[in-house]
Amino acid sequence: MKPEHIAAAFTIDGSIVSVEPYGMGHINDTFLVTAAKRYIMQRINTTLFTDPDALIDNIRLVTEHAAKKMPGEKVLTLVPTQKGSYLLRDGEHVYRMYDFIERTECFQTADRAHFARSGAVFGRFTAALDDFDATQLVDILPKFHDTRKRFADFSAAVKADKAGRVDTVKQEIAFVTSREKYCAVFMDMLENGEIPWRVTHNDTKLNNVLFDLDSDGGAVIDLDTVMKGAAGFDFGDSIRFGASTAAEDEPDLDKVHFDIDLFEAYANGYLSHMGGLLNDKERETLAFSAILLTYECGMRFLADYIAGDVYFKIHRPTHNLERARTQFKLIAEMEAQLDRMNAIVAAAAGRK
Ligand code: ADP
Ligand code: GN1
Ligand code: MG
Repeated sequence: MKPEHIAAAFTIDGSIVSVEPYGMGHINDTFLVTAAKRYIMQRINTTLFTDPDALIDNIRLVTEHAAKKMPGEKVLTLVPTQKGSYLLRDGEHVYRMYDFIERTECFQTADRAHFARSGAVFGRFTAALDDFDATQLVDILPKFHDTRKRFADFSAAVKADKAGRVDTVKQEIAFVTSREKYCAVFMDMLENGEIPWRVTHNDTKLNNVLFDLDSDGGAVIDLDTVMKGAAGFDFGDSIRFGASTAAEDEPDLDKVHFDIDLFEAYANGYLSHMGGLLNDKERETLAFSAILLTYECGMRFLADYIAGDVYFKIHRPTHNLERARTQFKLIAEMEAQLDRMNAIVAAAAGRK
């Protein structure tokens, strides 16, 4: 079926004027549907998300809880089909729809003020879900932020050398393998109960927040990976993407730096909501989470480059390698400033 016909199967207000590709995500195919109101329709990437029913149940549970806890704020809202389901199947394709969250803006890079706001939006979201039992959620992508598993996958990709690229990225591979000790830090703390399993978004890129034009708030979107996890997964991934002076795929590494002022801005926003909820261990390892999540993502980009670009959408042949290199540059700069980062978190948490 054509996207227009798919869209018409949902409970749309008025008749459809247009259906157009939309956004800059790496995973799903997103369409803007315009009728009397606007909607976001997405073809779910079922190669990755093999259980769309469980995926949509996770999203429904979390958005309903968040909407109840955050009355009057903008929260992602699913639109049912005319048959009352939240999924529409067309052959092997599966679609879902959301209300378009109007009067917001989405950024790929942020200044201090917007980054602080994104910290507050993610902190607020996590705080709203503090009383939600995270074990109700299906592990939709099991071990998504289990860096031990990511390292094993990375090592397997190097060993297989499917695209014959290993010889060209020896230095990058050495960067990853020399830091293997990072991999177990968070999983060990979760498994031995030092830190709690929380509801985590698991993909807290800046472009997964929509900033409200009419208030200081915003909406968290892209909830496909919402699962149980560690607070640091979300904090660290936000810093990875947003506390950089350049885009995630900037080819000129001279432009890529870790910006500790942006780190501080995010930490202040996040901890204004979460400072009183985190336990000591979560707080003490929050700054390190930025290194860990950047490391994990860098090794994923590099593994995908080595495997022949099978996971992340690419727009040029060395795209994944360029993405990996920005991550490694950021890690080196964060490692040099970890003491200051820890002091910033301690100060921000102390104010709560
Ligand atoms: P992906 O998983 O591919 O990143 P997203 O769910 O993040 O897909 O959506 C891609 C883009 O579409 C977002 O960055 C945002 O700009 C836009 N978008 C997604 N959902 C909404 C929504 N409910 N309202 C407005 N814009 C949205
Ligand atoms: C993917 O879907 P998107 O573009 O927000 C990926 C994240 C990576 C990110 C890197 C499900 O996020 O884990 O951190 O790209 N999402 C999935 O840009 O793998
Ligand atoms: Mg996204």
